[in-house]
Amino acid sequence: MPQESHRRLVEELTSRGYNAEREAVTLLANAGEPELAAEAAAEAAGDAFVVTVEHAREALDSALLDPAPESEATPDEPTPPEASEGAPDLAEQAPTDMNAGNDPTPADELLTGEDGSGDPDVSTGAKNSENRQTESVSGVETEGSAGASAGEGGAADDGGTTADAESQPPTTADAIGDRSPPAPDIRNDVTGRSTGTGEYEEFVGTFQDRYERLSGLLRRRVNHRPAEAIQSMPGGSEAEMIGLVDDIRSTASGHWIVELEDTTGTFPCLIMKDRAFAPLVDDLLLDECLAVQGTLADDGGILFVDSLHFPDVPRTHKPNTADRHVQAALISDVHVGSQEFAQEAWDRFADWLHTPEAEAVEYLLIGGDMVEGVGVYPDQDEELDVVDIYEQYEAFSEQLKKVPGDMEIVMIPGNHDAVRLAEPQPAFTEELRDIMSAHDARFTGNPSTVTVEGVSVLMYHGVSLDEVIAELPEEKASYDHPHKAMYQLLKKRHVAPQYGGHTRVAPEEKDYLVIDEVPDVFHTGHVHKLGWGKYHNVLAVNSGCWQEQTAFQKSVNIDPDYGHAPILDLDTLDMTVRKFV
Ligand code: D5M
Ligand code: FE
Ligand code: ZN
Repeated sequence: MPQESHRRLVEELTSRGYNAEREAVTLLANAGEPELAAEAAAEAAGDAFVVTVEHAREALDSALLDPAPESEATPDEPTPPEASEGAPDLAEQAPTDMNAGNDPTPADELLTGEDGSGDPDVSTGAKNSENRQTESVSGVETEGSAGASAGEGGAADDGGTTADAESQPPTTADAIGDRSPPAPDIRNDVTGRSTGTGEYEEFVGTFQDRYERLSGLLRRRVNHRPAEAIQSMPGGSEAEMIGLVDDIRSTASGHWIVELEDTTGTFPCLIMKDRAFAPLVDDLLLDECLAVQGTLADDGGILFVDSLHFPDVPRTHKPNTADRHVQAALISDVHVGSQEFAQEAWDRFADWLHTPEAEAVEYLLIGGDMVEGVGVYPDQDEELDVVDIYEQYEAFSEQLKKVPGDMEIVMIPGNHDAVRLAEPQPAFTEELRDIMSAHDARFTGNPSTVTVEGVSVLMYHGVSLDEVIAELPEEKASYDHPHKAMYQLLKKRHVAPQYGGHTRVAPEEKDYLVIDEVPDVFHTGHVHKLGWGKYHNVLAVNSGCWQEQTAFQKSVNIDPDYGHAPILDLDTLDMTVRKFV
């Protein structure tokens, strides 16, 4: 079977330490015995890490190989993908943008997709046929249960039509591809620019920068006065202020006092419990930036709030799209080195990337936690498969080699990786990069803005999501709907607003955690749950993991979504989730 020959060939190459361009695999897989083909290719490739098409041709010309007989099924031939071993048989597609334009739906209702996770038996999703250009439908597809569930305001499931299981397989021309993606552009990367020495006083600078930049986003909406000026205004005056939330407390009668701080001082703001916006107090996190408008009390000592504003993403945000059909796989939390690393699912994913169906997948963005790490959590060592951190990266590198060599890979670190834990985290050190050098991957800090084919992707590992989920009401943020927690970060225009909690923050002159530019896509991981949806036209994707349930997760009832790969169409920003379990 063609896919089988592909898979075996990749295995043979990997075991010899080689990665290969997709077209090279196709050529070699057609050349007969995988072991011989790999041997010949290895000989041709020599010291190179990646077997190129030229190497493959050279190998084909060598005495070791006979060309494949004409009659043999090859991956170039139209073969129904469901017949192929190792190929995923399920695919889900997110309902796509239901809220384009200036939809007045409240922010938190702008849910466009649920993951459909937690039930691997269910489903496969729907294809949005009108948006997909080079569709090579795999497997059996049914209307997804993954769609926005009923009752999730305004988010009608227009996820598209049910794809026909008998759809046309790819043509020969489609089957051979040569990925040559342009290099991504990377911004807001702390790597090599860290100014902090860890002194507490340095946080003053970080918070000043946060205030400057976030208040800049709010200044157009309010005519604010410094706290110091408001303190000396006469009672009854109208006043507007922008500040970071310093304290939130309730009064004896159930109203709220939100203390705001700017560079000149603090001022208490009263939010009456019967105001329409009072429920927003539940969404507030300490240290986030807000603007308020209101009237000073008669004695001038407190501001009665009439309106509250978040820096937020403008509803008019028009995301950029690629001008050709090209896709990116968004994954995270591989956790190699853990006994629970989902090896089989990973192998199926890597194999699939070599198939014609994955031809357009030119980018692989990995959102942190490449390895399980050592000593990250108590008792973690009992579940380690590889106990040495460097060996874990070597093992990860072996997994990465299975990914086509002509894909562009970008990686940020996570809390399990061997870089400083405090955010912003710099990219992997030279030593670790060397270990992972088989693929010419790009390494950048956590967070970073990575622009691929014109589409900006804010990559952030996601440690603050735990906090957002813990602090906010269930309907605003939960492990089952991690993308909703991401919406909150977009609204606050900061990836980790709350200082002093679970998320460690490093003092830097610049607050790298501010979301300065509105991204087109926001990609996180960490919570090991799959979820995606659009918030003011920004696609938020939390990408699940490649680690099965750990003992800790079992003890707290976390059911991870492992072995799924969200595949993003960069030309339409539609998503398809492929399952490899
Ligand atoms: O964490 C994956 C998810 O599980 C994330 O939501 C934190 C949570 N987690 C996992 N292990 C622990 C322990 N031991 N204590 C507290 N929270 C935990 P990740 O760090 O990506 O593995
Ligand atoms: Fe993780
Ligand atoms: Zn993590």
